[in-house]
Amino acid sequence: MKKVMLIGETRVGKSTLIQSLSGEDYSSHRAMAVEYCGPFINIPGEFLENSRFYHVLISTSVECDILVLIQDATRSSSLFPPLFASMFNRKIIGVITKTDVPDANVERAERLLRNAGVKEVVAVSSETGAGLDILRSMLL
Ligand SMILES: Nc1nc2c(ncn2[C@@H]2O[C@H](COP(=O)(O)OP(=O)(O)O)[C@@H](O)[C@H]2O)c(=O)[nH]1
Ligand SMILES: [Mg+2]
Repeated sequence: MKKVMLIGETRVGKSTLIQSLSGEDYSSHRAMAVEYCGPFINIPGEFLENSRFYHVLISTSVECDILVLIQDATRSSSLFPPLFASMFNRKIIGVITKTDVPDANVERAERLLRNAGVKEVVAVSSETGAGLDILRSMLL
């Protein structure tokens, strides 16, 4: 598996997704520092929520092969600014999480990711496992 860095707001499901993909017990405590878990680099939401920390995202991204931008399907907004993806010189995949939740809106989440400049998008649920095999194959 490639080295994968995850970026998304707090509580969008980054830690849960790492756990689902790795099958390992990765405790989802609130991280306040960049965390390394096998092939995954988990970026705390705070680093996206304050553009003052963008340099950390950019410098850490050189360690990964693939950058995963995570959008929670239950949220009506996104902190990814327009063309956010173009800041990085890496393959980018957009992942929509929580597609199992009744008020999830996958089309809206996809629009928010496309607006951020993401070309490839996959919708998943860590709860039901939907979409995880497709995502796994994209990370090989
Ligand atoms: N229903 C549902 N809940 C999820 C899913 N992924 C994460 N969650 C829940 O969302 C909350 C935040 O998840 P977490 O992985 O800690 O988010 P992080 O802050 O991005 O690491 C937790 O209560 C998870 O159980 C999902 O696919 N479906
Ligand atoms: Mg987390």
